[in-house]
Amino acid sequence: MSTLSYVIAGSEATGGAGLQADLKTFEQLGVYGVGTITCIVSFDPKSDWGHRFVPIAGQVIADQIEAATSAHDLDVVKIGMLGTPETVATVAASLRQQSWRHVVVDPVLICKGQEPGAALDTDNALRTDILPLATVITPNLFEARTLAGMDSIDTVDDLSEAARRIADLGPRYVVVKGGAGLPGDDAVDVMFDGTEVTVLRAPKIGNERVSGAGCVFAAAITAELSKGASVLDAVTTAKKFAHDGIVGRLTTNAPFAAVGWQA
Ligand code: PXL
Repeated sequence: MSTLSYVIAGSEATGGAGLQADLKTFEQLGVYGVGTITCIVSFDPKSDWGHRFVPIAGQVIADQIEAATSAHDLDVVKIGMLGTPETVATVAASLRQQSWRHVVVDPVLICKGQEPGAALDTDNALRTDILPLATVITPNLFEARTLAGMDSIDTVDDLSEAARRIADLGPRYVVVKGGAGLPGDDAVDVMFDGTEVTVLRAPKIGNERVSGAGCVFAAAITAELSKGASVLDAVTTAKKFAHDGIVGRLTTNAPFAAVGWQA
């Protein structure tokens, strides 16, 4: 058990997703947050809020991880956006320097506005270097289709099949998020623990996707695991926390709302 949570992720300059959302989540769930930046995403308001993406040099990432893990006894870490195969390799090598009670991986392949083609290299690298280290992984529909090699995921049975296939790649627990994209009235997630599938449901809050919701969900799992919760309890709390963040979302001048906890 710990009152510290660690995140290795990208900075998202509008404050709605990435490391900024992760650290806000840690704070709200009562753990001290420590963060390492892997890349900087600055949407471009002059060009349809498209993606401007700058990776951080590998040595600088390794230095940050060395500083964080030397200053603190960290045993639960969330991995967010890594962005390039080089960054994946750097982070995997640093993670292997110590043992972890939990490694929570949000397998961010691309974020809103990025080219789908950019996902392929990162997918291959995550699959070989990061997934074997993961204890919990939280793919969305696109990431689950890519990692599981499925053409479509349209039903709860498909979610379960994707979770089983992804578990074969290494992660002990797989949580596939149906989100707004899975047909039906509920936002459905399935959790596969290697033996059983548990289905979690909450009513959908509209069909609009909210930036940062996935980051917050994985960060909340991380915070709860740090405090000693079981994986199922952590996922259940995180689903409620992300749901509240979607309800309380912040309207922005960008074409997407940001997860938030507005009164
Ligand atoms: O929401 C996925 C995400 C994660 N991390 C960073 C991002 C985004 C999406 O914009 O920019 C850094």
